Amino acid sequence: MKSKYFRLLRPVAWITFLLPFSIGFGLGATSDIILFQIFFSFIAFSSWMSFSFILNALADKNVDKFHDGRSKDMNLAYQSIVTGEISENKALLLSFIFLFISIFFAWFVNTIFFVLILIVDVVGYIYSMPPMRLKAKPIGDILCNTTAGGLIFVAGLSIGGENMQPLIIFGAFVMTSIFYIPTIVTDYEFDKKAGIKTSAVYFSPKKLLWAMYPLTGLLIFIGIILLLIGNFELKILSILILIYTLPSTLVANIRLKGERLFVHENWILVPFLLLSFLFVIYGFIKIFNVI
Ligand code: GPP
Ligand code: MG
Repeated sequence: MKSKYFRLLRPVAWITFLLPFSIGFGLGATSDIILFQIFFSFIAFSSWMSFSFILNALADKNVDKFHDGRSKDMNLAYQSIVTGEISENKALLLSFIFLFISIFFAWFVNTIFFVLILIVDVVGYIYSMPPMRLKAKPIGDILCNTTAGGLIFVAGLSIGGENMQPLIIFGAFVMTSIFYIPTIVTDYEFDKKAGIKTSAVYFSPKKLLWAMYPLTGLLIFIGIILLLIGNFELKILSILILIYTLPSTLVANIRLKGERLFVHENWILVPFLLLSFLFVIYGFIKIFNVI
């Protein structure tokens, strides 16, 4: 079994936010970036994720113990607070250390990055922790994840500062909301049993998955505008995103059988990880003027 800290921090699950961050980094990169800014930004990102996931493990301990291992990065019944390997006090202390590290390192990247990390830290807190605990409120769950995914994309962009355009940022928010929907639907049975009113429980899996269509329509519209008015880089990016998002929306809707969505987590995690690597490499190519 993985170490107790690995099961507390859940780095594999960070991949869902690593992708918008890396796309932002790649798209925003310029040869003016100082390398320590990149290094510090990734420390801030990882610490934000650690902070958010520890709070989530704390707040979900009575729910996670019923998890059957399906459709997630790990069987949550083995997360370290449920198993008692890490005490709640120690977890709380760790989460505040990570909060501090995220804010500290963000300060050295740039002001926009710093403000955005502060905001996503707050979002990570109100998503899981009472009294707000927005993850258990219909729409609240989608809003938090869309905000966190969209803002971490902008934080990534801000490292180099190129392509900070409203339409691109709006597209990133729409895309995050599209890809977040299937992840709430795969949690449907587990959340319903635990009595958590997520958007999937409130609206039904079918209706929620259906909402991916108008959102994908909107993304296609944004993609076409970028294709028409954007530079070469944006044109390629819009084509890639459209090629990836449209089939994903169709597959997610087709794979719903009854109330269960048959999508293995690796269908999200593996392409997200590969794409993240590609965008980080792309960022470095731009930084070092390789082509
Ligand atoms: C886990 O949520 C997800 C996070 C803690 C990510 C942080 C969220 C932000 C909005 C910053 P979950 O409890 O819904 O999923 P799981 O059942 O996988 O723990
Ligand atoms: Mg949880």
